[in-house]
Amino acid sequence: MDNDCLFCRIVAGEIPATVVHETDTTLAFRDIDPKAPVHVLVIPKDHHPDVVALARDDPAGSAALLASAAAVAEAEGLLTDGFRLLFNTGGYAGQEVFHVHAHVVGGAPLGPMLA
Ligand code: D5M
Repeated sequence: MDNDCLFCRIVAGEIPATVVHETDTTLAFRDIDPKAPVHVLVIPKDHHPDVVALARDDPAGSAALLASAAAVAEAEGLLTDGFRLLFNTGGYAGQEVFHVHAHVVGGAPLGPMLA
């Protein structure tokens, strides 16, 4: 755990979140500033700064994160019409929280990705 990391503190229960899914290694909770009717963040409980570090350092954790994202999408009813799964990575992408998180976004037409 990184005591300076917001999402590590959510995992530790020090900061509240609306949790929608949890496994031994992952946690999913609603984004505090949703950009669509469904906007859930899925994170590994262990701290990795971004998806590149996660993929490099913990392949099993990467697979677990994708499985949890898929489970969230199904539970939120997103499989019929589709959804967006994205990892902002680094400054140019606007990553604000440097604990890897998958955004699961859907529930309405989202338009072109870069609009
Ligand atoms: O996205 C970081 C995301 O994290 C952004 O969509 C807001 C969200 N956020 C920030 N603080 C919280 C808390 N406390 N609960 C839930 N969601 C939160 P990024 O990809 O880094 O730009």
